Amino acid sequence: VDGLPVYSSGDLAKHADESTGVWVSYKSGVYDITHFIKSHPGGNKILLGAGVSVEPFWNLYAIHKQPNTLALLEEYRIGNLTKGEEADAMINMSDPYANDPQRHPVLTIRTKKPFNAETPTSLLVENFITPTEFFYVRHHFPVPDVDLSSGDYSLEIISDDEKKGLSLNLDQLKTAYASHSVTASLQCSGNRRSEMNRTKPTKGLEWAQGAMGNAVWKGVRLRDVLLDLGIKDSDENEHWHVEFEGLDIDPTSAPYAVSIPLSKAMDPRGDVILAYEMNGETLTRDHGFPLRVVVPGTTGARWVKWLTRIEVARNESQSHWQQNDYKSFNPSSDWDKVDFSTAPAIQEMPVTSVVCDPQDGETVELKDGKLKLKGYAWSGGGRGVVRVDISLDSGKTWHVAELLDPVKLSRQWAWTRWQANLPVTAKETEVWVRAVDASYNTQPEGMEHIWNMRGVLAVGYHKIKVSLKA
Ligand code: MTE
Ligand code: MO
Repeated sequence: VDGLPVYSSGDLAKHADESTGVWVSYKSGVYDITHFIKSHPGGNKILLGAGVSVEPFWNLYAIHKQPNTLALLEEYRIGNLTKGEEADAMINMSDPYANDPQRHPVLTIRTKKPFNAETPTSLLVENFITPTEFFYVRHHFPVPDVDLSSGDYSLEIISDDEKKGLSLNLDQLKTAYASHSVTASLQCSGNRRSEMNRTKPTKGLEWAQGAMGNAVWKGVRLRDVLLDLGIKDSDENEHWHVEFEGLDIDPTSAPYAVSIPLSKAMDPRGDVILAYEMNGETLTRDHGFPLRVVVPGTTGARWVKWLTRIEVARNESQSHWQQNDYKSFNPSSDWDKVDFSTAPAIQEMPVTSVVCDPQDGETVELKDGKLKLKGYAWSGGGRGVVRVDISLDSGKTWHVAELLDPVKLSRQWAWTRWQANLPVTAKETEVWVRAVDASYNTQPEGMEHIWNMRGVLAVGYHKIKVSLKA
């Protein structure tokens, strides 16, 4: 045993599924149990311990603590755990996050429990469609684990006016309605909050510019489902709402819930779908398996994951997330005197743009005397980005960037990436970027003018500093 290789708990964590091999630890031993999984008497429950210590599970399932179980495990030993890490590798069985999925290590983690992580922008700008494993993740609670084969999952759809309801499992939903795909960008209301925090601290996750991504979503149109429920295209219900409820619950057992205007849901050109696929594959748990709402042009908070209930109602959702979060205020407001009921919930998002490459503070090499810049731009409400402007002299003169992805003026849900090659000579340059959308809306120059204590809608010019390599 002493001559075997030494592994860290980090090495262990990298072997948590069958594609990488499944490793576990027990006391100071590291074991590769990939080939044992099939013969485990407790079935695939053994995977709960994948990449971590099995000790807490063995404490729970005392049957394991027998000499022959230990002897069996020793047959799979491949090494020893780094001294002192035995405790680290332990996970607490009472930890509600213990069953969260594995994530790609390239994500920049903002909080672990709940898991919140963003895509490094240098990677984000590489693809028009953000690969699912690099897509930012924003959770408020542990990730629900839906087992479709158990038959427990269903979607309830009700209208408090029609006194009528539908209940569908995923197969029924897929067969009852035609499928529809949309390419749409998803952005958190708090994207770029860290830039706003430079003015004055706000309350929220310290997002840089990667709480945004672009994906192809496939599902059924919410409009079709609501028509089936008896909801009509009419002026009468024009200002009604559709509430969505997820399977994730807060400590008081209230589910994550929010609403959108019924007019958006019923708009045949609104492209609101109940999605079961992302980028051509079944939704992952982190992104809402088995079903999530996709509300193109609208802030991420409304794209409810692990969707289990839809209600059409005269009033907005009364949830915390609809009423007391995801709103913006006058820059002089503060937590002591703010009245959340005075501001509407954020729905469509304003125009924004970001320099992804180079990064703020980077030292760069010029190509033929030119600075190469790349980034993304997007606007909410289906308004396409019509222009991206760059200034290298604090707004005295402006250059027009080249748009890399096709843009329509309306019903444009996806971002466009842009690039520019600009001559520079100064050793230190501040780069400013701003976008203009199809309504000729543009961004405010300074974050200080749109500062709000929640740190949402941080859409000021993106300003970065770069130095030239000597
Ligand atoms: N849906 C549920 N059920 N629970 C949540 O915590 N977070 C919302 C939204 N939908 C959330 C949710 C927020 S604030 C955002 S920004 C997006 O999901 C993030 O989606 P993603 O994790 O797929 O990127
Ligand atoms: Mo969000």
